[in-house]
Amino acid sequence: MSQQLDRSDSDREFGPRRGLWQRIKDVALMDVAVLVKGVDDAALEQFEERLLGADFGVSATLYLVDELNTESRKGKLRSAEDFRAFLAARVEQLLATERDRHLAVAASPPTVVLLVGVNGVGKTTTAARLARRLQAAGESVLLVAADTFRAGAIEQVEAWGTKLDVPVVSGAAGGDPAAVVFDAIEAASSRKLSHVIADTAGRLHTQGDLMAELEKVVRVAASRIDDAPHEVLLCLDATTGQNAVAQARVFGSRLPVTGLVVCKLDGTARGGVVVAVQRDLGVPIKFVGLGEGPDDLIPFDPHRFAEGLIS
Ligand SMILES: Nc1nc2c(ncn2[C@@H]2O[C@H](COP(=O)(O)OP(=O)(O)O)[C@@H](O)[C@H]2O)c(=O)[nH]1
Ligand SMILES: [Mg+2]
Repeated sequence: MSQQLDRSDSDREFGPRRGLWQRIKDVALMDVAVLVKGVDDAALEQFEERLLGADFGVSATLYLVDELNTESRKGKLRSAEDFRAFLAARVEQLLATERDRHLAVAASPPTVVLLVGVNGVGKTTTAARLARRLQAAGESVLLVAADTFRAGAIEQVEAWGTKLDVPVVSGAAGGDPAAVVFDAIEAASSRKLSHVIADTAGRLHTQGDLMAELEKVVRVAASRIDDAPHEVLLCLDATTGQNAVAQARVFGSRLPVTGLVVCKLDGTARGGVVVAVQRDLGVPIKFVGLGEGPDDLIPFDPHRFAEGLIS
């Protein structure tokens, strides 16, 4: 299944669409004449500033600056080509993970996937786009409108269901989202569907009571199927930069987050946030959003991402 999906995605480019990687490209286009002479403090500082400006975050930036210093002292960076190859390799290495980037599959169906995150990051759109991907791969999907909090959220999921021809389970506005998810798992089990994709209400990571509500959704799913939810996907908005890292920390401390979805990468020239957030949370990026359309969610490929920096 995933191979089939990956093949259809191979035409999608990470960059340079609408200036996608401009800030990172600034990093890759540094004045290498300075570097090859032997890196001096000014060059290291410039490299550091550009990495921070592209949202790589402090930790990854310090690592890359240190590596640049070491490699250059060893005389390994003799040309612009050397420098770009160094950068791509190190960025790919920063994104390496032991964990599987594919969507988890339940030992016995249905596979239960929860989308969580703050308001407006792209949860509902991602739920719909995941449903579409799975459907295209021959899976049978049930969408769940478990955002009972925001006016219009249920209708938004139902509209996607109609558009994609995917069944939707929704609760009453203001109802308990855990009950809606429980009912959806029941329905999917009895209808022998393969996937339950649940959209949840956006919440600020500072809203403790709403975080507790999500913890309950997780507990209730586990009470119905031992290893559910099989995925808790945290959606982040790439345009919010280091704020996304802060959100990831709090959600990660309250919920068993299994994967990250970084949406709106098409809307920022500072894609380094992808590196910052995965490094900080230690949870793999599974998908990235590159537009608002139903097909604009693609599996994250670190190699293509790193190559996109220097192409
Ligand atoms: N450009 C762009 N827009 C996106 C992407 N993902 C979501 N959006 C838009 O962001 C807005 C909020 O998305 P929504 O799914 O409703 O966010 P939610 O509040 O987290 O459920 C909508 O206008 C989406 O079309 C993306 O990858 N790129
Ligand atoms: Mg929503």
